[in-house]
Amino acid sequence: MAVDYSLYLVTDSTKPILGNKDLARVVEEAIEGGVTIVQYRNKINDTADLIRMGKRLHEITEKHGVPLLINDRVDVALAVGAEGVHIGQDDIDIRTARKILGPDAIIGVTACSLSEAIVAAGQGATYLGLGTVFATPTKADAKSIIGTAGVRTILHRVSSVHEAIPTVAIGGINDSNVQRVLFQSKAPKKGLNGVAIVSNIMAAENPRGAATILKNLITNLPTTMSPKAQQNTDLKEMLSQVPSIVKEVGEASPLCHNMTNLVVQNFSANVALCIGASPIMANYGEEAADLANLGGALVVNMGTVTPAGVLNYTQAIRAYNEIGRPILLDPVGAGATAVRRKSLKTLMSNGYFAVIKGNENEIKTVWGESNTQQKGVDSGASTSDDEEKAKLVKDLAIRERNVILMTGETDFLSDGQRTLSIANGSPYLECITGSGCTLGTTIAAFLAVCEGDKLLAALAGILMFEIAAEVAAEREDVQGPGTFVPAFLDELYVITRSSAHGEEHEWVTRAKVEILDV
Ligand code: 3NM
Repeated sequence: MAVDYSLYLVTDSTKPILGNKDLARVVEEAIEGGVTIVQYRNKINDTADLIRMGKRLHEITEKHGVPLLINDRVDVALAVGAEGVHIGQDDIDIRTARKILGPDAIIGVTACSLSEAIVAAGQGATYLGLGTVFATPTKADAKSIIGTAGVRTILHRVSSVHEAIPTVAIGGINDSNVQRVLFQSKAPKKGLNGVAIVSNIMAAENPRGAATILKNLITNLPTTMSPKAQQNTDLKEMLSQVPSIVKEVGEASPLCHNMTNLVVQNFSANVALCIGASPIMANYGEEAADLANLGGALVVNMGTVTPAGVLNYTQAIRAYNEIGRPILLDPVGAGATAVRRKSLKTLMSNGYFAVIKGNENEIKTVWGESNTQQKGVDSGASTSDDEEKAKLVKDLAIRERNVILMTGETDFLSDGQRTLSIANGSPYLECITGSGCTLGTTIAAFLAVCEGDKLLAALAGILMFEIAAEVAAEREDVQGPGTFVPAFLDELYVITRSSAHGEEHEWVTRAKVEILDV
């Protein structure tokens, strides 16, 4: 019988999680809400109690046609007549369990590393439980926190040896992150078959409701996280679409919610207005849920990060992720201090970002190079050639399943499939503050109107921004950085206005973009 692992409930009978609720009732309600498989996990009670409760649970799961597994205890599974067991690395070995339970029993095994996964699959595990994905109070002694990137690496490698073995992820998964866990952990040939959840269902006041919400989220991934439609790989065609995207930003005037640094708030708001977006500079996380519902996009810019800031960003990221609205992360100065590296980790483990943009040093820090020492928020001297940069943005985009932009004299942009170089811009952009930050604001506004193709949205935003800078820099009235800033705002505005009036799009012909073979 094919087992549906999509919403896998692991029970917990402890007071902090179950409270005063009746375990059997919680399990039944959770199944009614959409749970497809149940594991009875109880590390406290005596064998007799385990068997008694196991039998009760099995009556319920049988009634609903859902398999019941027993954590760790093969003897209890036999006594109860359960469909199988789930065993950890320190429990009974798989071969012995198989011998006792027979060929048809479901034997799930926990794996937190590639080698554990390969060994378990080789020894005949029916499915693998991969984790711990995120730190969770439910299992405070977790051996290692592997994140979605860790799950993805395991899936990728397992797919070449044991392509068909089902997998679920476990640890800290709940209704605020389940969609991106499923999305981000997917390797090219293998995705998760489901998610295993304890507290988000067991601790809920309404377990049926909690399971229903999870089930809906699992079955309806938002467009920002849906599998990519066949996307345009023809550069000419992509460039031909840029003017209409610019026009759409002006017409739709999407909300561009900036949680940005102290230095650039005013400039970012002005740039947003000049490209036709509707800026709001709102740094209070509590507001984010309301703002996320307005159909715009969020910029999280770590430029002047504080502990309160990180909490606010996290709250906002969750709100936007929950309803699938796009977020751009700008990890300003991420490699400069230990605090910033840690903040970046916190943000990355709390959310999914449609686009991550940064200079060379910042993108290397996001990738995880520990030897990058950034001086302040500037990138500093480059240590990679163009080929290495292109490869890095591509690899990072594949890892994060999003779009990565590395800015510099030449910008590198990739969604993992298409990698572009963009050589527009003006040296003046280096002489003023906030050029990178306001580029982030611009791209976010473009993401809000062009969700189907995030790379194209980013490309359109970069070109509008950098070509406006080029045109401004060539003006006779521009004598230096001081006169450049107002001229730049004006030229952004000129492009917005001319697009609205359907005028010729001569500015786009200045695009210096190449598709790279990486
Ligand atoms: N096993 P929650 S993490 C039971 O990593 C369990 O193997 C884990 O609880 C592992 O859904 C975990 O409340 C607890 O975060 C998961």
